[in-house]
Amino acid sequence: MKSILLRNDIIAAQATPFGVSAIAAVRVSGKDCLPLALEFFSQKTGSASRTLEPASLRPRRLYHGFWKNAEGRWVDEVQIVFYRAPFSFTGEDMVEIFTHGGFLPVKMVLKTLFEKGARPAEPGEFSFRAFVNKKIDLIGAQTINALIHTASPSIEEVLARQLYDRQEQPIFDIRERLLGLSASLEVAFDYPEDHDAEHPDRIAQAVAKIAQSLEAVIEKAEIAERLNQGLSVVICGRPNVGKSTLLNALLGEDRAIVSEVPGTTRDYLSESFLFQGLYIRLVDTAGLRETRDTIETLGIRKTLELIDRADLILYLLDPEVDSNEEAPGMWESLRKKRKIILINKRDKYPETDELELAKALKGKIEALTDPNAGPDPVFSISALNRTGLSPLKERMKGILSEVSSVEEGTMWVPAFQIDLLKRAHTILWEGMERFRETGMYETLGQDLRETVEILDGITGRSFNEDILQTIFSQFCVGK
Ligand SMILES: Nc1nc2c(ncn2[C@@H]2O[C@H](COP(=O)(O)OP(=O)(O)OP(=O)(O)O)[C@@H](O)[C@H]2O)c(=O)[nH]1
Ligand SMILES: [Mg+2]
Repeated sequence: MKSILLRNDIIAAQATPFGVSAIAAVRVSGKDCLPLALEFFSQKTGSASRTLEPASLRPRRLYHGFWKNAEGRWVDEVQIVFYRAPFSFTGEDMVEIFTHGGFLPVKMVLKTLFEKGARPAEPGEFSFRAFVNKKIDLIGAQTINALIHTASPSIEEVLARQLYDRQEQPIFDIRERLLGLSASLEVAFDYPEDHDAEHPDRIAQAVAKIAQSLEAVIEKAEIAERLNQGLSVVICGRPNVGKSTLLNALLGEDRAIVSEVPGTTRDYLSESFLFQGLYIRLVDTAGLRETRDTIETLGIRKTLELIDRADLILYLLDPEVDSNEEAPGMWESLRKKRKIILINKRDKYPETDELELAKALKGKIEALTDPNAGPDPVFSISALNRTGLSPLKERMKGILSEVSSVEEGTMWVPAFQIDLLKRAHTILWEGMERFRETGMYETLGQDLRETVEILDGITGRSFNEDILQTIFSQFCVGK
């Protein structure tokens, strides 16, 4: 099979979603896509219409007319635009056809194109060609894809900025600094007597500084990816305290099964949605308790993992059941987490005041509190009657907004590339330490080169065809 890097046949796909809409767009790309499209297009001129010669069409200009299929039947009233290579998204000749939305007009237009030699584009193939033709780098392509998919307003801004000033990204700067340092290492290696110029200490310090910059990039990228996936808010507590009821109350719909039987929720359940302007993933978990039931144990193990990764914990207490022990091994992880403690089933104690309720649960609340940090906020609510939720929501919003503040210079990359950045950081840091011990310029030089290679893999300056295919195949068709 021909390498996908060398394919330049004509591809076509719908670029807008399927379904009823005012307008739909079809993208066609590849050499000779213009003559192909013009076989079916007639320009409307007053009351008449006429076919166009490819040479007579001006690029980037909208032409209004009609589309006919191969049998000469009218399909739709359309507008077309031609982009001449290399001034198009893919860098190839491209035609965009705007039909009416809905199911049939687009389908018929595509059908005529496919019958006459175009082939359906694979997912991400337009972006892939843009990448191969150097119209866009790998970060740019992935940024566009993330922008299409994200539901998080805070990350949308980061992505839009990243598209605008891609080359300003810190990763490019770090690469330059690594190359500069490699060059001075070579000088030091070739002229060892000239130690003044590049003293080993200075070199080690320079490497450490670059490693620190990389670390800052990683930290910010991790926050960005967390925002992109949705901040994780995990509801946990003992069985039957009302976790699933609270999930339903916060969602405003009956999503989770609620019952009076402890241990109802065994696997976790999550919903992503916009909560007070922030994109969150709200997770309902299996109740925490000691159990011999295998499935429940697995559920609890998952809960512990979710707690570890959570941005915020909503820890539910029920004054009636909260004297017992939770599942082993959870206190440590719970104490360290950012959390709000909720005393649920407030409606059952209309006569008892807040302070007394909290006092009754004092031991438990203290056990949940990190002695080195301030006390966690405590609210009493009735998840069932949905009372007391407004102050809770306000507090949640406050905490989550703090977590989601995006710093200047944040770069978003997908999770697997964050892992690559971490690997690069380790190589750099360990290389620096080894150099301090051994003073071997050559080995350090290799470490720097390896780091640069990893960064180049991320920006797409160097690439592996299989990895590229994996990345682009996750894009949507028509992108
Ligand atoms: N009176 C009162 N009952 C509640 C409240 N919240 C939940 N319940 C009841 O408590 C019982 C357990 O509720 P769930 O939401 O299933 O509890 P859970 O924590 O998800 O339980 P597991 O999934 O078994 O861990 C149900 O009978 C609910 O109706 C509340 O605010 N007030
Ligand atoms: Mg439940």
